[in-house]
Amino acid sequence: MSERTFVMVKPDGVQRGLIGDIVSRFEDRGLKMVGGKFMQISEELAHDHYGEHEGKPFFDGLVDFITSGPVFAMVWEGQDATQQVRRMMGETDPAESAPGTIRGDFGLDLGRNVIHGSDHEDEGANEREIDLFFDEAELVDYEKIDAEWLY
Ligand code: RTP
Ligand code: MG
Repeated sequence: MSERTFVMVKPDGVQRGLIGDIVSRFEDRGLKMVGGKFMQISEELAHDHYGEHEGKPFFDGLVDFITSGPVFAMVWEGQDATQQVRRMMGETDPAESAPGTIRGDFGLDLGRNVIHGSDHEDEGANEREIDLFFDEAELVDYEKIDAEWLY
């Protein structure tokens, strides 16, 4: 089923100049970008976004990190986009992520794992996160051209 999912290059990925590499991977995979913005996450937005982790020992560090510098927030659309993106990301801990995945290739440690993607096992997380980060008017509906030379 075609769907949209929320993806974000975290502050470490931005600082290391990985936005282009990460965008390329999703383009290569055939997903369609329907929204993207370079932004600074506020303390309030960080709490809303990572609300499921409130009270856990790593929560304060996670909020500090995600608000420490700009991020590149995106919405990608495609067949089972949420799960596809998560598979391309690898595991939460880069050390456990297979080479070829984004975290397996670029991640440094559990706290600096370069990318966020909506959890496909958390029903509706993709829509909730898209709503949290994007206004409807910031998302663009368009068809990819279906030409013989595009494969
Ligand atoms: P994310 O939400 O950032 O895409 O990461 P995820 O789904 O793979 O992992 P999640 O369980 O949602 O955790 C969110 C972020 O919190 C940090 N974390 N630290 N110290 C720890 O045990 C621990 N566990 C998680 C990670 O940076 C993770 O990306
Ligand atoms: Mg998560």
